Amino acid sequence: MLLRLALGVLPFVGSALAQAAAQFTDPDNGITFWGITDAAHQVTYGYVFPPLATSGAQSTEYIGTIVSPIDNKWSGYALSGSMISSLLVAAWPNNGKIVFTTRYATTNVLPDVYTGPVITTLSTGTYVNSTHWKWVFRCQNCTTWTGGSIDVNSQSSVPAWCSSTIAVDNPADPGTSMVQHTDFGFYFFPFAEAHVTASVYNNWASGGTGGGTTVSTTKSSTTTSAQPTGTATPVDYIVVGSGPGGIITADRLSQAGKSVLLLERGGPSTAQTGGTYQPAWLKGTNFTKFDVPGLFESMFTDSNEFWWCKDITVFAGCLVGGGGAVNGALYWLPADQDFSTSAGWPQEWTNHQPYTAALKARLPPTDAPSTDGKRYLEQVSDVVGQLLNPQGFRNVTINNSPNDKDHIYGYSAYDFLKGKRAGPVATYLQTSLPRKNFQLKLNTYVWNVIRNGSTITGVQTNDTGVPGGIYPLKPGGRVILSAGTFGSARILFRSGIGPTDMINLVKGDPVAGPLLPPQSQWINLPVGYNVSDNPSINLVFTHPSVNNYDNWANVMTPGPPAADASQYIASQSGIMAQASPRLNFWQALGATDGVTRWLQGTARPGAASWNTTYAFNQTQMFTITAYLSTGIKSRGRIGINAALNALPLVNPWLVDPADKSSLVAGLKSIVSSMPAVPNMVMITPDNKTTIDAYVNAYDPSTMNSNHWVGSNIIGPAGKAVVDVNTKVYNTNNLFVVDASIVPTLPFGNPHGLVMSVAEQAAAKILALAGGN
Ligand code: 6FA
Repeated sequence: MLLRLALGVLPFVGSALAQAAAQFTDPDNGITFWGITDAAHQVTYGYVFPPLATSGAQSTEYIGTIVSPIDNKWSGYALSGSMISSLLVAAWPNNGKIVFTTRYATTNVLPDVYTGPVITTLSTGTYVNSTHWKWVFRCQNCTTWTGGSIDVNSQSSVPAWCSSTIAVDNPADPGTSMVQHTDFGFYFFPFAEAHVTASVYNNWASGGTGGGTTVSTTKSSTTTSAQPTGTATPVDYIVVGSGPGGIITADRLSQAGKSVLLLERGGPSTAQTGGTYQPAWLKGTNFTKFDVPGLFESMFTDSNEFWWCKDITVFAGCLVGGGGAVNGALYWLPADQDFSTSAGWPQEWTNHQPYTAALKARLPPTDAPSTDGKRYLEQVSDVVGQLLNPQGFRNVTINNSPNDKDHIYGYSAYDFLKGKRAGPVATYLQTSLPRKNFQLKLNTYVWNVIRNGSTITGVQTNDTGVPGGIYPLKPGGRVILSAGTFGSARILFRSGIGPTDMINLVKGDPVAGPLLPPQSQWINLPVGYNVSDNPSINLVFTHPSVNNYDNWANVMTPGPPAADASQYIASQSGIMAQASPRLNFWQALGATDGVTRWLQGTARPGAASWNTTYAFNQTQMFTITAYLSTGIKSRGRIGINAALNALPLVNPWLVDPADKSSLVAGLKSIVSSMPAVPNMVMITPDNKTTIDAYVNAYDPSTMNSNHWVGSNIIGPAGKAVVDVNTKVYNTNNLFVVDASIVPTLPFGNPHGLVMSVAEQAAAKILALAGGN
């Protein structure tokens, strides 16, 4: 929602994120590790942890193993999944012994030797022979390091492995220089599952052998473990992805009596879903980071960012609730224009009102989320109101009249309930879970659908607990992809559906390629084209009345001011009961091509970045983010790379010249009445930079609003990916219901519209003949 820097390509970008850790037993010592054997080099990486503890001598250790063919000159890993600011461990054989090293890098250069970890090689299983070497070791003080750590209670971590065919310079020296790895990759690892009891762990750590049973630290009854369960029962509907689109669709289908399996690649988020991740100031409470609205800004600054999808290069939430678990939760009921034929919707979709009304009934918006009904930190609303009044803006309750979007402003509205993040997770999902015909499985990554020509028979997943990782459909069953604009597109590519250049990338992948249907069954559709995202630009100001709330920098650590923290814990009221936005406004803009564009403004205390020649008072800073929305013509393309990471291929921002001139006109209009607001100063752009120069110099990659839509656009055959019933063209029983089918951005932040889409899609799918 707010303007943020893109994640960029992650520091390790290599092989496909296709493997998932499974349990295996080392025959030489009986240790039950969790890990993988990487498909390319046949190197095994495994780890097992002591019982979960937050303090004490064993809270930061584990037993690890690397088993490598001798041709491999060295192998290593980063449990955090990142090369930068992480503990890196590497090892190689030398004269019949294993030499190991711990390293740390702050940039992509040869990592320095890092002291702190205490590594003891265990003789039980460690060897070097003519074909292989194996290292078994105890690693103490190894789960935290300077500026970072791993969450050993995580269900969805993504460690990295790396290896090299080039030997280190001096194999006898642990501090030797070495050339960068020649290959690397990632895999899913449920750290929470890989713990054993204290007696078993201590036996192994002190060189003992013998079997042990893994104890899961999982608290949620809805989470899945990788223990084999035998069979996967066929269902009427498999819904892939528990974002706003997937949860609502799955709830309506299960309400209608269909058997529904909702598969989510990530783990828990809010406390209600079994989530436990929280800052120290919330210890002892039942509130996680994902529950507390005021922690929204910390999603972008927390070093433990397990909630982002690590294989998508822009921000996307990979946990229960999807983007809805991590977003700013600005919530706008859609306008009629948002579902109009001029916005690209089929005529059959224009009557959205009953579905939007159903959404509103289940999930009412609020612009006063604090439980005491009071508004906090509202100085920004007052100042921006003063700025907009002289321009003829009216002050309204925005969701009371969704069609009214010209020259209006009002308090920011959210889908928070009872002072906590709510959305579909706290509403629709809660009615689904008790149903016997509904099942939610977490940490289950869907790779592709299984096709017999145009008929889908099930989905292929990373779940080692069911035969072949396959979840089957009943005859007449249907699969619904709700994995988001990037996630659903990637599943289609991996299922042989989409442009040939994308499917060929899948074909080249050693794991995904063999799972593709034969080329004669590939379905050529414009998956990935037609995407849009609001181009957005920040203006930064100061005003003496504004409190920037320390730029939200302290809300996780050390925590908000003590009075705000205790008020929230006691009654879910106060500043922490709201995300950072305080005021929103809309304005219609004429354009050089005669097509009206709309501009949305979001104002909040604080600023993520500023660039100014002024001396200014940081404590008074606030930001207006200006987004161009309805009417924009620019489109881009998303897809995958050879590593099967999903990413923008052609950026969608300000491609169209009239989009750019409209946004510039809108920015000028916003600041035109600044003289009417005493002591208001614009610091970015500063007094030496014009708006035109500012926009011209704006880094396009920072225009991302995280509002991606359109990669599986709805519309007519030949031009679109899904038909009027959201069914993928040329398939019998594959559907997409998420942001990716939306043809045009709505007036405001999109997840309200996406939820109305899901209400309507579920009704259309249920009414469609030919299914269960
Ligand atoms: N929209 C708003 O309306 N208001 C906001 O304030 C707002 N802010 C943000 C924001 O601050 C950020 C950082 C982001 C990333 C988005 C924001 N948005 C906002 C946009 C809004 O969240 C999205 O439009 C909305 O979440 C889209 O809903 P969808 O249902 O289309 O898709 P999601 O990405 O939310 O969910 C997909 C789910 O599928 C995830 O849970 C993911 O883990 C899962 N998944 C993906 N691939 C999978 C696979 N292969 N197998 C199983 N599960 C998979």
